[in-house]
Amino acid sequence: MNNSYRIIDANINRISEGLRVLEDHFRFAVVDKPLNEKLRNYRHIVRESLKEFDLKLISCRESLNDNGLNISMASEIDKKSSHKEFIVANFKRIEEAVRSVEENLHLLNEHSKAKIFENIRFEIYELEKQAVAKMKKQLPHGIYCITAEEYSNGRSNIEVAKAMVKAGIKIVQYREKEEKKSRNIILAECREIRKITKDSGTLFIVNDFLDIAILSDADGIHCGQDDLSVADIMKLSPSLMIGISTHSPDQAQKAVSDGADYIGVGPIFKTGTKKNVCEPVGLEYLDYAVKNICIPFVAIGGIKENNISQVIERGAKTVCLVSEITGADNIKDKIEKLNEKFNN
Ligand code: TZP
Ligand code: MG
Repeated sequence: MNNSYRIIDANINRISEGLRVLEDHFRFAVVDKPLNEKLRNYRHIVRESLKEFDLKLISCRESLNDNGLNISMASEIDKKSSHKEFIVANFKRIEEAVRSVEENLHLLNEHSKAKIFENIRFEIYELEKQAVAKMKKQLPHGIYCITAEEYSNGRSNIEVAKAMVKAGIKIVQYREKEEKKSRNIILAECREIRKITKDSGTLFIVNDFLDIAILSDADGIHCGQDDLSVADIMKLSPSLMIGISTHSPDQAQKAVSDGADYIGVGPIFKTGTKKNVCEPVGLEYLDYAVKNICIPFVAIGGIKENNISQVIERGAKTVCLVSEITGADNIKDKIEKLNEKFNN
């Protein structure tokens, strides 16, 4: 008996099963028809491509004598704690199994069949990238709102968040400093805003506090240069979207290479809202970000209805205004006027 057939048989099963797991995930759990169809299509190609060897492969099968089963029963390596881990693990299993089939086909002098599997492997790498990107929410274009009770004309963070959502805003960040409110109040407010934003599909991001982002089931966390690192956030919560404030090209490049999902670019103009912030970085840093930053970014700092056009014209697709919105007499009217600036 040629052992390569036995290896190929085991790996064809691994590939098909892994593809089926992912196929079901993108069919029933996270509905994504195109991705589901691509996975299904590969499963058929894999099964069909070695059909002529079917009998040989089955005759070499010895599943019950496979020592791998005993090793697997004693191992905890299969445990998956998040959807992302589950998806990545299944893609890795498929890629490794395809490689194994490919190498063993070469050993059997089946070079053209091996080439089919090499192609499949590269296409699976790309599919993995697409699937993982879909796990995290993307930063939408348009207005990005942040709460600031101090500048809200006597309104509470909850009232302001409700008005923002009512105006159709796509991103709300909760920002409150510990010196101003106790942590249990901050958590209660975040849970309330999570409820409000969930129903409308608004992205909800928590500033600074990773524990509160996790406990309130936020979509993301936003941190500054002196806060938790991207790597540490990922250790505790791989599925949270991560935003990092940056004030210079070096900081921006570092945030990108650390794996941030988006960056803040600013303060563009002078702001009194954020304490201890650096001097305005000006429109030049925005120009740098537009030309050189390959992940989404949000322009922030001192942006008002009367200067937002300068920022949009230079290429910012997402723009954050804090006091201009929280302090507006009518938040809905203000947001409508700001939205119009994107369309002009
Ligand atoms: N990060 C950089 S500037 C800033 C933050 C949170 C505050 C921006 O507030 P405003 O009122 O829009 O100037
Ligand atoms: Mg901070």
